[in-house]
Amino acid sequence: MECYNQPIVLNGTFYFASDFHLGSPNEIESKARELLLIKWLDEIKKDASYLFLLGDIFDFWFEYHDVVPKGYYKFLTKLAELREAGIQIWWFTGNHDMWLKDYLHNELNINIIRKETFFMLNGKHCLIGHGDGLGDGDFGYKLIKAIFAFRFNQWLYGWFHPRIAFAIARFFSRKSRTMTGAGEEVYAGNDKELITQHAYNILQHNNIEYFIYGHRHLPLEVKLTDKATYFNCGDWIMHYTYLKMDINGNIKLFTNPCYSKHISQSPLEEE
Ligand SMILES: [Mn+2]
Repeated sequence: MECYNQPIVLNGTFYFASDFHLGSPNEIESKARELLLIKWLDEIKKDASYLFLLGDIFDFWFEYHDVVPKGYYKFLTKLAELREAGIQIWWFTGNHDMWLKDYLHNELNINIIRKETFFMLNGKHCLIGHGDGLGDGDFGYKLIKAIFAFRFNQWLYGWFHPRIAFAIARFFSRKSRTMTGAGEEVYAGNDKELITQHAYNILQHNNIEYFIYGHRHLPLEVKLTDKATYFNCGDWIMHYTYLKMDINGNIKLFTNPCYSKHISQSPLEEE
């Protein structure tokens, strides 16, 4: 069991969100989601000190030596605006955007984090990550993740023509969606949820107050013990949720107010 004894210490107002899956399932729906995100980023810009993006921000991303994917221009320029306003951005790679390399770090000075990490936020012990491949079991998934994370394989993939590379990625993305289903996710119970299990394992040897993840596409606030809580950001496909931690270290789950508008009317039509 790993020991988490050297936290990254940060203080201020924190926002956490994950699983935007920009690019999915098609350009029209993704663009509508992107506009909602931009409105939300404008809102949080007023008081955020830190924005934590907990993975699967892009449905697929691949950086070539000299070229990056088309799209997401408005989203990325909004992130640039937040950076210029002095807001720090920490981006945890998810299983869909694990091939993010140094582009966003070089362009926008965004911190790219590839594994769950121990933080002290406003005096609270927090373990933060995307949340994929945690807990016992799920060996098939862990094997695929290991293959994709292997640098040589990334290098090989980079030699495919982008039309082929992105077609393969879209194929697998669709497959993973039909496997997980496009319907509402349901919490399977403390004994079955991999992240919850993982959190309980960590708690045996470590004092963590907040476990903060994405990946599950289900907004959650699960009380683990008297002192420890597991929060999940949810997603921006079904739930449009995010977490906010105030300067006293209190975390709350919010639903974006655009949500109800979004389901009755596409923001694209509104423009
Ligand atoms: Mn996801």
